Amino acid sequence: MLRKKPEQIFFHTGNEHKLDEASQAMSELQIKIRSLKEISSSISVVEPQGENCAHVAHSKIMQVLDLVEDELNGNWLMVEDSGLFVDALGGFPGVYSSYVHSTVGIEGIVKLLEENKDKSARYISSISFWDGERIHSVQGHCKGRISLESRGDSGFGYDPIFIPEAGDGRTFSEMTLLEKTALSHRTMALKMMVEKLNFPSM
Ligand code: ITT
Repeated sequence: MLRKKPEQIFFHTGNEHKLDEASQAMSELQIKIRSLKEISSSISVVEPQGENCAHVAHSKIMQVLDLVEDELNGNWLMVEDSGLFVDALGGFPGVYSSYVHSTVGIEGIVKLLEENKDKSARYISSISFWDGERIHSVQGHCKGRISLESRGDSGFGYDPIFIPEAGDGRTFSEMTLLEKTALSHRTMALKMMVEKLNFPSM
């Protein structure tokens, strides 16, 4: 059964880049991604540490729904938890990506990998969303490798050192928003969402 696609989805995030990337990815489907701040400005959630991105995303959406379900008026809501998982570091920084980025930064990750031959890594995006009735969870991956040299100025987080496997050797920060969105873990998770709910595809 084909479901009616939503006209808009509210996204609870403090990260404007995530908002831009999700908006770009969903524009093909004419689904507008709007910041939840537009209807509720002061929501604070506690991000649990540990486990995995899916667990963190689920905990976030439960907390946000508790606070804003009435204000949503049946509109859809999504949250995302994502991170960079470096194989040679046993998946570090993983669920600690945001904290590690704001402390030791990308230089810290580069230092840890300097002597290591294996530079493979992946980004993971876990999205939990509410369709007005139920919570669903999806996950997208983007395989790649770490560049020891930081290159480019677009994107955010670890993008200056992340070279996607399906790309042409440039880091995500050397790509336009459109180019990154075509390959990113976030887009893959959103595609899963579209497939899971069985409305006309991207
Ligand atoms: P929220 O308000 O949505 O939680 P956040 O930036 O704190 O925004 P996360 O808790 O999901 O997001 O942390 C993810 C971190 O992983 C993020 O801060 C980056 O350091 C890194 N990361 C995730 N996706 C990325 C991407 O597409 N490009 C670069 N870095 C990314």
